[in-house]
Amino acid sequence: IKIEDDRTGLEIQTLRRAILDNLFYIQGKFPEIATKNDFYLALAYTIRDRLLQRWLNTMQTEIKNDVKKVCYLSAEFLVGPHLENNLINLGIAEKVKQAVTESGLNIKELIEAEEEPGLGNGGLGRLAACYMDSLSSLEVPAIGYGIRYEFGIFDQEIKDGWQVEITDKWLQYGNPWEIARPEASVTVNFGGYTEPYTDGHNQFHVRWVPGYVVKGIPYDTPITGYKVNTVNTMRLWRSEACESFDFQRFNVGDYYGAVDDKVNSENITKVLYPNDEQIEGKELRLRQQYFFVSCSLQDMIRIHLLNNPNLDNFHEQWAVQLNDTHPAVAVAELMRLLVDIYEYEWGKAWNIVEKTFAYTNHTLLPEALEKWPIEIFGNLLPRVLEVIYEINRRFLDQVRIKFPNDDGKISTLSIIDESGERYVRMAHLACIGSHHINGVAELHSQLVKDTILHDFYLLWPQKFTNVTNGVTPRRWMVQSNPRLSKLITSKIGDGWIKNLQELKQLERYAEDQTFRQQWREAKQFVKQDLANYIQEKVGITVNPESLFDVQVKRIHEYKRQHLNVLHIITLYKQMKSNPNLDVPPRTFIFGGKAAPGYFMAKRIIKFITAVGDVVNNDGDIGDRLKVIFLPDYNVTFGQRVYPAADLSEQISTAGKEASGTGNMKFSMNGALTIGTLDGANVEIRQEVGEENFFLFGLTTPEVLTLKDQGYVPRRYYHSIPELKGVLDLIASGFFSHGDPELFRSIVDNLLYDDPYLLLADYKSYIECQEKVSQAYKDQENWSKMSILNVARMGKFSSDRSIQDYCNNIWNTQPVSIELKD
Ligand code: DL6
Repeated sequence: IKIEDDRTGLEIQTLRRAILDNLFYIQGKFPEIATKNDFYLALAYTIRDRLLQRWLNTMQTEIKNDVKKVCYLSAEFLVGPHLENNLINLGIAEKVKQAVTESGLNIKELIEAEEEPGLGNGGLGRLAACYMDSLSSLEVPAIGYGIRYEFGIFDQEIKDGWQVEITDKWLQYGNPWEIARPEASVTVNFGGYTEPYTDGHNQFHVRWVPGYVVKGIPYDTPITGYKVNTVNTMRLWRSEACESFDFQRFNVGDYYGAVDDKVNSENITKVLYPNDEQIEGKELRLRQQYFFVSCSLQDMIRIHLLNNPNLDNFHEQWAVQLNDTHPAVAVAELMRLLVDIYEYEWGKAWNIVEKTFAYTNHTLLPEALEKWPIEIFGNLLPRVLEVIYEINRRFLDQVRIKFPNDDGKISTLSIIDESGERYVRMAHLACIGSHHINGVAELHSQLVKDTILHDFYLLWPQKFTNVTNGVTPRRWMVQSNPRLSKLITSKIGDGWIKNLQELKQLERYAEDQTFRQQWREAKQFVKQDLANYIQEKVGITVNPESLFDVQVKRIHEYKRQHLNVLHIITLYKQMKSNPNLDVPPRTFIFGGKAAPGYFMAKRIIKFITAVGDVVNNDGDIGDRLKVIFLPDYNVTFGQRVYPAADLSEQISTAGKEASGTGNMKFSMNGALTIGTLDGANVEIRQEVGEENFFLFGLTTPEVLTLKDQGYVPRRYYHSIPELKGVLDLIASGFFSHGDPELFRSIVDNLLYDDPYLLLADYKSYIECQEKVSQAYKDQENWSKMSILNVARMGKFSSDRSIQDYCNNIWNTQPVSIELKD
């Protein structure tokens, strides 16, 4: 008899043996004394064993064949838990489930035991994760480079209705998915000064004499593709002091001084900055950015030189994507490495740099556009600043040729902002050093050209393009909504998982009554599941038959969670004054974190919970209206909530949301959208058909015109009695135990400033919500709309986005990986 290898075999007996083996030899436990986490780890190692061959073959093939690689440089990767995703991608979910069950364990519990790596804030980091999944699934050679934060995004608790931030200790019980590669460590300079010198051939150079040097250690995580052999790498850097102790100081008795350096160096990758769409001009943040960028570029160069005699063809082998401006310093750092270390002549080096990088813009919000005070930059990175000055000097010479005698253009285009205190503008550095610049949805890419990067567009129109975002159907349908996925597959086969356009075949079932019934049952099942979860988490009973109206995303004024609350209060008032009001019962579900220093966002959370307290406890209302704030919105919770939604709230002020990706996840799971013409909503509506989308609100040009004319929110307050009633009720202290102060800042902000035009959009929103209520009463038609939404979501797979990047920006080809025995 042939006995399978315990590390790779896939028979049930082998898998069972492997789990016990890992439990014993890695965890050092017998089953009798093992915790749930021990079993989770044993299972995770069992699965990791089964992807290692593919992973190593992928690395080896890519290095040996010297293929062009994509490097996704991103300060954030919000990957979510790995275990179940890997089971699905490897195609072994059923077998492993059986082995686990036969071992007397519960697969669901083990999957849920995984601590999710919260290495991102929201959309930008999650997009990076979806793109990694698609790169592997499409067999595109790729590395995701980023930071291994010891503490990721904080865990959120709600106490007395307010957000409380708790440290995220995601590494405390071990991380079975990563492998440290200390042999590939690099060093990074900080501080100090620069000095000129002449080499033996009488050539002039500049040397950076750093104040201190930090070591970067890479940690690799495998990123499996769906049912392919490709397993790409996410390589995250951890900082460490070069020497643990300064022995000289140690010997003279300055023990604490001696460990200072160690502590300072390790601080670089300690914690993720928890701001979304708001820059934090802290020096440590710049240190993080430069640290991971320098580590990553040095790593690419090391790999490149394994097969190539020099860096002349670097740009032919590496396509480096800048995920927003966080890694934009890479443009100057690659120049520095080429010129100072590899002694390239400037022009030749610049030719390589320009052909290597491309830049994605993810926001138009002015408070999110990164700029660094020259002082801070120069003190921390003196040589990099000199390189930036030289890039700028040469660039401005070009500008003078294109726009002679136009000093205005010089000041708007320069990398250095000299309008007051002097700053380095990171978006300008990214634009100048990139061959392509893209926004993340059609509307957003147009606005990038029309507004913040307009002068760059005039200079280089050919650089500008659009890549509409997408999300991976593996995690956001197959994994999070197995019932619906199986129902779909039972009708059209499983080709849609790799080619989402195949969902189109579902259209013909929209008219099929039996199918619609099955569709509703699948939805009802997950709604019941979410209702149980709500009961368990916040102790509130919700009616699973009610319309689940969901808004989950970061809390931000431009995303207008408070507009949603104005609707809830409107509905509440209507129900109170007319107990027979004929509207379907609704459960409003919110989730999302507020940046810890963002006053208004935190108050909006309190506002939601306070309104919930009143509404949920009003005996007249019963279960016709419930308002739930579920704490700690993250990837895992997203997987639970998107499938259970009936209505997706995408209600940002037009022109403010670059794309949105939650909007896609909802629609893919059969929720209908109520939304503005913002970000990717525009394209979702185009695809699903206007009759299957609830549109309201001002358009982007209307927003701009209204602002230009001088927007006076009080006019809406005075002219819409319903709105006045709602704001007056809040101002009276009705939702704050009689305290008119608690929400004064919200009410005053709306009445006297209202930068995101809630009052201007209120009427249209309320009317649209009435249409939603009417539509929900006709369940047959609602189901039809829901099916058509899913059927028409093919465009929004991240596979399509990645294909667009490969074809139009990176010029890269897939490489299939052979599995050796
Ligand atoms: O592109 C991913 C995601 C978009 O879907 C969101 O609309 C956008 O708000 C988000 N942007 C950021 C900005 N962070 N920075 N810089 O997270 O990107």
